[in-house]
Amino acid sequence: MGKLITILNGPNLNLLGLRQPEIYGSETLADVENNCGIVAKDLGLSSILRQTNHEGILVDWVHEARENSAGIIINPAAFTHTSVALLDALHTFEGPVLEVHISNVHKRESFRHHSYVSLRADGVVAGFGIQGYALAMQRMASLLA
Ligand code: CA2
Repeated sequence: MGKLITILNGPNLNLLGLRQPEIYGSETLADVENNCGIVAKDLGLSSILRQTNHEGILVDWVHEARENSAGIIINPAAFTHTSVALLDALHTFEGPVLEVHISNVHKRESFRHHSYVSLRADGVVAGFGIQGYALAMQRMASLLA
């Protein structure tokens, strides 16, 4: 097993593929988990994907990642635009942090144009659909090489 990459997902992403396919596509979070697992293995990494609707749980999972993960890929969903607590937690993580958005947040409402998490992220992918997670995994492998 290679270095562990934790993939964190915020609120409502459990509905991926089940609602609003015109914005978020028709693939589910289970598809994301499978794809990332395959890509990670090809790159000599391993991955775990987690999703929660609760801000404090995301913070706790960042703390857990401090103990067991070489990198974090995170789609904070709506907490992207609101959460100083999540930003503070990510500042305590020493490895690479990559931020993913399925939709192109810059083409959407102006409140989605600002990201607290981007103040910590080493890179951001937006608007590539769920392919963005795989691209982030590839970038993660480069950053950890
Ligand atoms: O584009 C993204 O990945 C977002 O992080 C998704 C968040 C949104 O608040 C961000 O501005 C951009 C929303 C996630 C909601 O996910 C759903 C998925 C399927 C159906 C309904 C919601």
